[in-house]
Amino acid sequence: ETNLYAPLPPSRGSGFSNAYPLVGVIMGSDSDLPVMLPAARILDQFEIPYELTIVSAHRTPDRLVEYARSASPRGLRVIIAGAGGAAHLPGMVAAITALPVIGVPVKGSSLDGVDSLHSIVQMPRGIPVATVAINNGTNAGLLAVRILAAGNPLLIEAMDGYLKKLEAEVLGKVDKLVE
Ligand code: RP5
Repeated sequence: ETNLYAPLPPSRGSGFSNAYPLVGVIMGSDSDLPVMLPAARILDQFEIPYELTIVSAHRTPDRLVEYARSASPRGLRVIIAGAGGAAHLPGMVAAITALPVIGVPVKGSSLDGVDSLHSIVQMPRGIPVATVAINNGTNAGLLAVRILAAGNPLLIEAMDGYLKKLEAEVLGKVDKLVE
């Protein structure tokens, strides 16, 4: 039997799939991968197990339903879904699973990603998708960490450390400017 959730591409040591993933990182096409990889890298950084694969709302609708239905029973806690164009993927996943869904609008070639942004952010009443900025896989990863951190003091500490690092980076630049 083929494993629908086989990682893509194969593991390079630190990432792409773990035995017990907490976060599902999915995208409509392999062309979305460059935008979604930063989300995976954030999860690597916080040592959060995740899986990464392609689920297309339009081209693989049955796979979408099966993925979303099985997500919670399989132990996922958060889903990050990226898509471009008429980006139904995050909204459809959120319609099927009760897990929190983070949508990443992917910038396509014609409308600069505004089409994806509107498709994802303008979810009708009842089915929320937490939408990050266009092409901002990093923020999707960070939001997933924050959702998991709500019940995990160690992750809160790790996120505080991340914020302190950002602050130090900016303050370092301020010091350089006034030197
Ligand atoms: C969407 O269509 C995908 O999420 C992707 O952003 C876009 C283009 O897909 P490809 O034609 O590159 O496969 O479904």
